[in-house]
This record gives sequence, C-alpha cells and structure tokens, in this order.
Amino acid sequence: MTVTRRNLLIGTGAGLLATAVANVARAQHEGHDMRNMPPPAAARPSTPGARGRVVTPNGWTLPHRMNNGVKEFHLVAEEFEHEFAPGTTAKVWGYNGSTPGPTIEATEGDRVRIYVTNRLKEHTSVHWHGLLLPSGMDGVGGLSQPHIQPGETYAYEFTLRQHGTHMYHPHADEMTQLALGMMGMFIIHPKDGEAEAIDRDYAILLHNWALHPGTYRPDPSILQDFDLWTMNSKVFPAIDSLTAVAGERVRIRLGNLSMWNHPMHLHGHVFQVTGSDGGRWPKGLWRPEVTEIVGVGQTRDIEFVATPGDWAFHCHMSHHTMNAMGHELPNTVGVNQRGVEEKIRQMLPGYMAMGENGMAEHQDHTDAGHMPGPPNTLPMMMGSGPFGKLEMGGMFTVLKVRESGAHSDWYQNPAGTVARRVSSDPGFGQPPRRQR
Ligand SMILES: [Cu+2]
Repeated sequence: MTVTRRNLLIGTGAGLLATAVANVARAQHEGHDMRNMPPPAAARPSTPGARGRVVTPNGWTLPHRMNNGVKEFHLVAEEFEHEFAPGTTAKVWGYNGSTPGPTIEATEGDRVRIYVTNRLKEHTSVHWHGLLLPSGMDGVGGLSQPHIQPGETYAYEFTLRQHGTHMYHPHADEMTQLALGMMGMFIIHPKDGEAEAIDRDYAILLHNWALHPGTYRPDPSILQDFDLWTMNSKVFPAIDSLTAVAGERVRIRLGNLSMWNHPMHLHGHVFQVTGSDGGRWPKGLWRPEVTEIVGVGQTRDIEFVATPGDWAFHCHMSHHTMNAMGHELPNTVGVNQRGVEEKIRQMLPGYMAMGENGMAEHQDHTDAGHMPGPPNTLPMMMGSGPFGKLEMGGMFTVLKVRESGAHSDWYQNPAGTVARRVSSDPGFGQPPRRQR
C-alpha cells in the first residue's frame, strides 16, 4: 500500500486527538498541491463579440457552412485532455476537443443539419434540449433513434421554430457522458430581432465534476459530493471575466447540466430575468432579481444595464465557490491544535495545523507554497484582487465594467468610494450590543 499522509495518520492514532489530527491532515492533504500552482493573477477578460453574437467565455462558437440553404454543423464526440485551471487537468469527454462543446448559434427559421461523429469507444447520441423538432430527431438513444456506434456519423436535420437559450447533450449512458463533460449550448436568435438591443451576450454552462484529489478522470458514480464546480468547465481564477462598458445592455445566458441547482448572484446590479429554456419571456413576465436559481436541466437569461466597477458574479452556494475538497471537511474551527503540529511533524515534515480561527489561512499557506499535497489538485481557495486574496474558486468570476472601452485590469475607484480603515483597536467605539 502506498503510504499517504492520510493513511499514515489514520493508522497511527487513537482517540479524539488522533481523529482530530487525521481530520486536519485530511483537510490539508486533499486541498493542496503546490507543485503546479497557477500564479495568483487575474483571469483574462472575455473578448467582446460582434453585436448580436454570443460570446462563450473560455469557449467558442461552432462554425457552419451553407449547403443549399441548410446550415450545416459538425460535432465530434471524443476524449481529450482538459485543463480546469493551471495545475489541474483531466481526461474528459466532449465535442470537437472542448468541454463544453462549441456553442451552436442559429436563427429562428433556419433549417439546420448537424452531423455527429462518434469517436468514443461506446455509443452515444445527441439530444437537443428544449428544441421543438420531429420525434425522430430528439436524440434519445433507443427511443427516438438507434445509438450512434463508435466510428459512425449520424445526421440530425430540422427547422428551428422558436428562439431562446437551449442546450445539447447525449441521451445515451447519460450519467457517464454528462459527468465526463459532454454538453453544449444551442442558442437561437429571434427572427425579428430583440425587443431590447443587446450589446454583450454571454453564454455560460454550469457543471460539476467528481475529480477526486490526485486523480485524472472524473468519477461518474458521484451523486452529490463533487470536487469542482465550473462555469464553461473552468474554475476561478481561470474563468474569463465578463467585460462591458458602462451603460451597455448585457445579457448572460445560463444553462445548468450539473447535478445541483445554482443560485447565481450578481453584485452591484438588479437584473431582469428575461427568458428560460421556454424562450424569451414577454416583458410583462420579466422580474427584477439579484439572485436567480438555475435549476438542473434549466436555462435562464438575465439582462441588466452595466454599472462601472468590478462586480462579483458567482453561485451563492458557498461550497460551489471552492475548489477541490472545500466541502465535507472536519470542523477545526475553535480546535486548539497546540502540540499537535510538532507531533505530526515527526512523521510528516512540513505539516501545518490550520483552521482554528477560520479557514482563510489556507490560501496564505498554499499561495506561499508551504505544503505539498496530492498531484493534479487545486487548493480550495485561490485568486487575488487589487486589495488582497479573494479566497474563492469554482463558480466565481468578475464582471468588469469600465466607463470607456479602454480596459483596465482592476477598477479605478473614484476618490472616497472605497471602504476604509478607521481604527485598529478592537475596543473602538461604543456599538450597541445585546445584553446577556
Ligand atoms: Cu452552485
């Protein structure tokens, strides 16, 4: 048996202390690998698309060709290596070398023909999630068509009779094929243009991955206990930031093919929810929100007028903004670990007891390169901003709105508009406190 930090510790202790020690060690062990750490840098901004075109941050749009009035696309189901952020890669499945697969963009009324070539070693199919089409084009393997066997190419062909934000994914060995990354967005523009002109149009597909620490293949058997939470199959800080100029109308199209619902929260704005997989809603049904739950298998469109600043945009399930193993850790808050560190260091040089006062010190230690961990595993918290560490990961990115088109890395706050320190004395002032 390989001697790891975890089994070494679990095998040497007894009683409460040993359990606490092993738990702390597990917390440290499973969250960190300093060997391939990305620099604590800002993500690159998304490149704006042409007006009316969708930008898929960290992703791309599938080109098409016209053939006698039919828009032809070609998807290839295949296995390849994918990077979630520098330091963590995995063997995943997707389309045309990417997860999510390339975004398909078309217009209401288009006749589309989509070739699907299967380069996997098992059969597959593609379901066009939310699209109105003939039953035989719906892509449920065994129900609406024969499965697409390895090496085969099938053609799907139908006319787009609606518009909105939709998705595509396999309907064959679905649990495995989705868990390994096979999914994409299918966006249909309205024939008659938008009710409100859109300046920036972003598409983000939400997903989760059971890429256990130290492993290279997502585990398809996991129901809830995921390690990575992604926007377009990337984790913060590798997720492209969303950019806009003040006053522009921005739409973010969100799709969810993960195993959890995601309450997506935007700072600094009240957005309107303007559509779903059911299409673009009539204006009378739009509703103002700052957090919108995107349920499993659903899409939501949100729109807002951009306000200058650097604004967080993230899932509000706080574990979904952590990287590997930020969840289900033993609770070390308030646990006095004096003496423990020295004892463990006799077996594991460099061991650090952490978590007594909170978890934020994790990022200090991992950024500083203090602790080795399993290979191919991201720390649970990452990323830095102009004022310090962000202590985030997973489904988190930044909406960067500037007064003009010139992009600056971080927002230049006008004088007097940043929260400031007024005292370093814990006894400062006389705040009212509840009597006990
Ligand atoms: Cu979430």
